[in-house]
Amino acid sequence: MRTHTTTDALATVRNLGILAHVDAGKTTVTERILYATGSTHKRGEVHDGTTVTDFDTQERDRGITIFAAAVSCAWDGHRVNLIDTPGHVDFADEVERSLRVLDGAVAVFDAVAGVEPQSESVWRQADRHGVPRIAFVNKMDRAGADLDAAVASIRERLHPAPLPVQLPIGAEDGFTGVVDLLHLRALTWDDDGTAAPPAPVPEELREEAARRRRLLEEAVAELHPGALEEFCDTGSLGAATLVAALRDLTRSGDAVVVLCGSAYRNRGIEPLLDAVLAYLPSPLDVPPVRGTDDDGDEQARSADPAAPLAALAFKVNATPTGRLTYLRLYSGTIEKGDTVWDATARRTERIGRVLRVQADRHAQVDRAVAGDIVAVVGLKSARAGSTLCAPDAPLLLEPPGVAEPVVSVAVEALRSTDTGRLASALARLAEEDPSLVVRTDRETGQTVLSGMGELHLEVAVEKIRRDHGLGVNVGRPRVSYRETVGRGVSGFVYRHVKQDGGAGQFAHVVLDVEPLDEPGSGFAFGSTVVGGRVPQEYVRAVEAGCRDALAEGPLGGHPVTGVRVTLTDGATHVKDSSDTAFRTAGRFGLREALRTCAMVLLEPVVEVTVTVPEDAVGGVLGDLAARRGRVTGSAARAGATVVTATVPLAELFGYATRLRSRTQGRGTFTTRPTGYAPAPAAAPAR
Ligand SMILES: Nc1nc2c(ncn2[C@@H]2O[C@H](COP(=O)(O)OP(=O)(O)OP(=O)(O)O)[C@@H](O)[C@H]2O)c(=O)[nH]1
Ligand SMILES: [Mg+2]
Repeated sequence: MRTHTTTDALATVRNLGILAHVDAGKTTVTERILYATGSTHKRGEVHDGTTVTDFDTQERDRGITIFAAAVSCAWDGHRVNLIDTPGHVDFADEVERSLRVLDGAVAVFDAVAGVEPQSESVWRQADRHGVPRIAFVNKMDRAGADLDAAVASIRERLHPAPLPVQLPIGAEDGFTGVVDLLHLRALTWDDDGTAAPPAPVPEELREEAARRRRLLEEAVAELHPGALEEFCDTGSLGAATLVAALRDLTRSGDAVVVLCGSAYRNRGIEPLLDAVLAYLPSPLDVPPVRGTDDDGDEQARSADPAAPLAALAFKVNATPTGRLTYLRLYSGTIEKGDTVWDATARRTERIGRVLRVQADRHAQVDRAVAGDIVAVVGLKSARAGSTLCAPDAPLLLEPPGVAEPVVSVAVEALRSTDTGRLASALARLAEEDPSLVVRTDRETGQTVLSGMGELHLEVAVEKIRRDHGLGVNVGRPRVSYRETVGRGVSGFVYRHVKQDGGAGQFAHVVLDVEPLDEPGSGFAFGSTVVGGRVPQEYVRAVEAGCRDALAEGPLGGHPVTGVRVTLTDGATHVKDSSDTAFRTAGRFGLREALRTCAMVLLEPVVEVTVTVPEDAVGGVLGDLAARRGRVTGSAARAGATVVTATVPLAELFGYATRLRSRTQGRGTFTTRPTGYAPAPAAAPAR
């Protein structure tokens, strides 16, 4: 007989992500959390390559996070499952998959830079997933650190109601701790980062602390009806009311609690953990997950260990101990040896071992329950995005979205005898990272690897070289073009008729094709057929056929996007019409129709933010112009100039090296994809 954990236990679980711009300090924050919770006894450093979560050799060599890492730790009677995510934009898909399984997040900001472009992208990503957040303004020890300025930039660019609950004690190098505005006490850390016992607020900060506490009370009263009542009755708000109201406001997304500290100096981590427990939701506090059963009906499953199993695989990792599949359990329980149904691959799987991934070791556990994040050994078919469920209660959860790759390189084995090994290494890589796509170019026969950016592909190829000891030749990176409709066509008639004895095929469609407002904004399909001249099931088949046709446009075989197709009329034949006939008519009909449209070639465009010392701005602007860049803004910030520009991605290859040499290594830049724009006529067709 199976014992089930009570749901009370779930209230003490937090599934937490650490999100931010590249280099804000996510991995260092994670490292200090593991240290503060006693999960590790040494404090690893990113620059020494000794952190727990940046364990991949390339992460250690490059000093950046590439793969999201999940670790568990315990704090104040709670279990915190923590996912450290990469900040570099090329790995945004890794963040997307993590967000899908998180209940809450800590957004980390650099106290000098405030909100940076990539912080904005991940913030919007988290908005889309409805993940409640608290903010941690890190690097308070740096010269130029300014909590108020960081809060102002959050207000300006991310959220109208950031609510600081701390006041820093000391500044920059002299930052020693914070005043906790809720309990009006001083929390300080000594030079090696050990917490001193809470103490009264230092005399010189009392007035400022009281003023800020008042501001916090007023802001909370304004946003929270329950708090407002108490505020009106008593003229103030007590700590307990503030905590409860801030919890509500965090979960509803109406406010963002802001804390600060210095992860590097190990200051401010314990209050951050307390805030995670106090404000961010447990698996019981988030809405039930939704999926579709075998009949296509929608079903909701709540975080109940006794309900049938529903779990999402969000990460697959080949390790020396075997293939680890990371699962988020939404409902039900898994135990070692269980048989489960992979609703995505449609086959049964057996759960080998169930592991809780801790800092430097994997602890085997007997079972995992709804709300938990664990790794499982023994699954063969599951990929990132697969649903695992109870065999007698099938349910398919919506997989995380996968972004379309924008950059490709041709790869070949140095020795032709290694071609087979390279193919299987590439296949394994694509299995672990769904945003990598491997295909064979039809014209050249080359193996082409596509991904999210130059760095993404560079890391992938390097992984093959290192993990498989393979010599690999890599071609020049190329961007992925798209095609869109410049001028549409209406009333395009296509007849698909085959009636030469035997089973015939008959489908007759009339299509209107027009551009969607936004280039690169996908595909819309509609039908205005009246009087049942084309039955509904055939309309769906036409739509499917149109989608087939969009895979290759008439200009250069690039995917077609930004198009609306309307089926306006058609005809059927009593005997010879079928789904297949209409799908074929949709496919060939749209293909022919597109040939008569004025098609436009599109190229991926990114927003580049370059930070350079003032004396190098001229050279940087000239260089951006030569790269077909359009400068959209420029601002002075902390002794440097920040230039933003939109630049075609194709022009940015090698930019990192160029910028470094132009600015003697003092310039940095980040990019953010902004979609597609028409390419100049001279752009290569493929
Ligand atoms: N001065 C100072 N430096 C810090 C602090 N926290 C992190 N750093 C440094 O900032 C750099 C980046 O830190 P990481 O923890 O790797 O940042 P990250 O956000 O994980 O970076 P990616 O994963 O590459 O996006 C490292 O050199 C850290 O040592 C801090 O509180 N103060
Ligand atoms: Mg990191």
